[in-house]
Amino acid sequence: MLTAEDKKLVQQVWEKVSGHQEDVGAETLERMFAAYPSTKTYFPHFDLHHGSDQIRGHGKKVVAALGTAVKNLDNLSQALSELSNLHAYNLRVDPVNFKLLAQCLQVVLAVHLGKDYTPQIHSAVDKFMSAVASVLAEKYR
Ligand code: ZNH
Repeated sequence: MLTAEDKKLVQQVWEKVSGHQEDVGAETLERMFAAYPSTKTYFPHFDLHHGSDQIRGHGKKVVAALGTAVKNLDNLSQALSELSNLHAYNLRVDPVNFKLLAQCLQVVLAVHLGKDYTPQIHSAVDKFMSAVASVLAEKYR
C-alpha cells in the first residue's frame, strides 16, 4: 500500500516525467527488450531497432497510461479497467513481465534523476508500479 507520503513522492516524480513521456517510455522499452529479450515476443509486429517510431509511440502510450494512474492513485482499478481488460483478454501478457518493465522504468528514472532519485522515491515508485501491475493482472484467470 502506498502511504500518503509515497503518493506525494510519486506525484512529484511524475511532474518531472510528464514533459518527456516519449523519451522515458522509449528508453524504458529499449532497456526492457535489451535486458530481457523474451519480452520482445509480444511485439513481433514492431520494428524494435533503436529509436523506431513504433517504440517511441508505444513508449509514450505506456507512460501516459501511468500518468493516468498517478492521477488516480485512490481508484486504480477503475482508472485502469480498460487496460486491465486489454492485457488480460487480448494481449495475454504474462504478468511476470510487468515486474521487468517496472524495474527498467526505475533504472531509467534513476539514470536521469541521479541523486534526486532518493531511496524514498525508489520505494514509492516500486509500490506504485506494483499496484499498477496488480490491477493489470487482476482479470487473468
Ligand atoms: Zn502494455 C499495449 C500500458 C505492460 C505488452 N500497454 C498497451 C497500451 C497501453 C499499455 C496504454 C496501448 C493500449 C491502446 O492502444 O489502447 N502496458 C501498459 C502499462 C504497463 C504495460 C501501463 C505496465 C505498467 N505491456 C506491458 C508489458 C508488456 C506489454 C510488461 C509485455 C512485455 N502492451 C503490450 C502489447 C501492447 C500493449 C503487446 C499492444 C501494442 C500494439 O500497439 O500492438
